[in-house]
Amino acid sequence: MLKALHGIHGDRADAITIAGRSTSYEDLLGAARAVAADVAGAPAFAVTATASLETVAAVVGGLLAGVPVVPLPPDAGPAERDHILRDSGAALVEVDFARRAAASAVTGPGAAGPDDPAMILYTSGTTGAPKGVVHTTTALAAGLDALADAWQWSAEDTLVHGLPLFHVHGLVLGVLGALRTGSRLVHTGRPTPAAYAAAGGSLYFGVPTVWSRIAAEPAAAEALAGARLLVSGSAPLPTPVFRTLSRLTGHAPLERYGMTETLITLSARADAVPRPGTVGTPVAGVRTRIAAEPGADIGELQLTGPTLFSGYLGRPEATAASYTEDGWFRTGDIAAIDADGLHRIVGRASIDMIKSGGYRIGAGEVENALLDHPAVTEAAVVGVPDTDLGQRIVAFVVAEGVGATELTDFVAAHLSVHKRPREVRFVASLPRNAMGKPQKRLLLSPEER
Ligand code: MCA
Ligand code: AMP
Repeated sequence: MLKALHGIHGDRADAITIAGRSTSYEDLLGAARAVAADVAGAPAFAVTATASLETVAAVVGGLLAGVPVVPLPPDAGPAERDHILRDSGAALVEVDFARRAAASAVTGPGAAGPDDPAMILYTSGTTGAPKGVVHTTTALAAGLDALADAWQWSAEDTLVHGLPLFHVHGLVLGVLGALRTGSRLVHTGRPTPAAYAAAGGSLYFGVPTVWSRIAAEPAAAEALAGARLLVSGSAPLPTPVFRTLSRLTGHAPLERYGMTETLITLSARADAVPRPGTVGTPVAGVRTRIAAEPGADIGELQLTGPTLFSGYLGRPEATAASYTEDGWFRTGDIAAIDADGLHRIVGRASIDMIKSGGYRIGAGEVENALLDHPAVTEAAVVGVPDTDLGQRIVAFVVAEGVGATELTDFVAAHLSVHKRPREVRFVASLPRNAMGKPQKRLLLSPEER
């Protein structure tokens, strides 16, 4: 899995830099071996996934020990954190990067086998609490090798990003990808335009919110002219941002599409001219199809391939429900494929799956958090179009004697900060259908639908 550790940057003291602290591969391995020795034999272990060398050592340590790591969002409030720890059965491990163990501390047989779970990532469904998505080293390696092929990603690259280290984008692509390809890694701590501009990389990753903020700061965008590839993903990249970035940087951003459950399955290729509004073609090993009604050319995107997850932890019914009867994974995204095979993501099947700042947020989880507040009797949460975040979370609530800020802070404190509503609208009642289900679209103005 970690091919890079023997790669061309083997001697560098700054092979990996995270939020201003650098390490060599050797020191990283020493710290990871100490973690591996601590967790050996456990069913899983959790780490508070701050943007830090400690998080990287934990992930590598888990791989060395053959014990899956559960990255916890560092700002997760008690409700989210307790759920993840209870659901995964993982004990929280503190990593001390200064503590090192020698090679002999981890024996060969303990190392992760190809079909062992390597990582459990928690992600929201439309209802209820987040589910643990289990990935094997085989799936992670297949996904990363397919991206290295599509993006001509090699040890010659310096990868720069500042994304959170508890999702596929920042952690799998943004950390394991660097370790597998052998590229240097500079994590900027936060994904600000100034930090991206100062990093001097060849390969940059960002969610559309990051790219749109960079496009709005011409000096920062122009500083990326020397890069080789700018990659956008996790949510749709607006065409105006694509065009502004192309003009200011001289690089048309390359867009790719994925999910926590599937890793990255569609991508524009480094050797083709990117077309705005499209997410390219299936990466190596992946096959796609569109489940369209007769006569229609858009429908649910379904796929199969080696990058798929092994299942939702402890939830066989939910895993089974995410596949069609003939074994294709149901993405829940609505897509179309043009004559050249380029895929376009048109929207999502469910109004209850929100993408805000590239984070996936289930409406049901936020509604449940709001309903835990004693003053709230009804809640309906939706994502409305937002030029900065793609969608922003708006909560419609029926409540007495409570203000918007108190409710926002309540959600931010119980779940993760990014799951907080950015706006609360108080209503007398929620429109419901005959079955009693809230009719969320009726709450929105025509331009918000
Ligand atoms: C604000 N803050 C609060 C509150 N309000 N704290 C507590 N209570 C409150 N009520 C604080 C926060 O702690 C934070 O502080 C600051 O305000 C800003 O918070 P945030 O909302 O996070 O800022 P933002 O500007 O809205 O963030 C935009 C962002 C972020 C940086 C683009 O959304 C982001 O990092 N997105 C990336 C998501 C991602 O990686 N998704 C990948 C999943 P402070 O600044 O001090 O911390 S998708 C995936 O993995 C698939 C496979 C794929 O396709 O890639
Ligand atoms: P997550 O599991 O957090 O990665 O969220 C996966 C979802 O992000 C997908 O189901 C899509 O709805 C969305 N997504 C990821 N990449 C793109 C993209 N390039 N364009 C549009 N939507 C995307």
